[in-house]
Amino acid sequence: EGVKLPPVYFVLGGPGSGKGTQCKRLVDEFSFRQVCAGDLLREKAKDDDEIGALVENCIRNGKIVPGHITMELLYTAIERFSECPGVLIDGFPREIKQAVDFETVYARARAVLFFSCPNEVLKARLTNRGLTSGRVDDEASVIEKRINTFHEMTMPVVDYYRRNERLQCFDAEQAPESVFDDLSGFFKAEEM
Ligand code: UP5
Repeated sequence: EGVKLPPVYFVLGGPGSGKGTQCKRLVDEFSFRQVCAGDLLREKAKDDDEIGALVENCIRNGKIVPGHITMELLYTAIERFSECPGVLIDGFPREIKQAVDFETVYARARAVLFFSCPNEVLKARLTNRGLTSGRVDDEASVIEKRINTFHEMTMPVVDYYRRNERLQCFDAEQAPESVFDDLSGFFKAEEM
């Protein structure tokens, strides 16, 4: 008999919609585990080899890193936590193929949490964060590219799960507290 996998939740939303902020709180208050695809990739980008350079180049240009690279990093991270009420996958899948591949290889996502937020708000938050974050992609021209990539490549994933009836929409334009209240409401209804 195989190990029982904890339920997986994908967390999606435009760049700066608050995925990282909210996942952190969910981890603190619901004992979830979180894995941030972007963090794993930023770490990978430091490798002094071909893959490291490729990842670095994608991030710097607001493009999606080839899915097999991200997925290998995610699987390694997820395998480490078996005993938990749920795993939040922050910022993945970025495109339809990644969603299909992950669910084929690993597990069907229980639900997809989508943080909806207008472009101008995303831009303002990231520009502000860019003053101190040191992230190479928090710079005006790259912010623009990330937002475009999100609409072109990742919104189809959101629409796919909407049709699939596994999408949970959250108004991410609200203050962090209010977004968290809505998320708590959802997970309490899931009896977590
Ligand atoms: N903030 C947060 N919530 C707020 C609120 N409700 N009201 C006001 N301000 C709020 O928040 C961003 C900023 O906004 C912060 O200053 C915060 O205080 C404030 P954060 O929680 O960090 O938002 P988040 O959605 O997590 O933003 P992030 O920049 O991390 O999102 P991205 O999706 O751009 O970044 P990620 O790290 O996922 O990806 C980076 C790059 O990696 C991608 O562009 C891509 O090149 C690559 N990537 C892949 O190729 N594949 C993947 O699967 C994942 C990443």
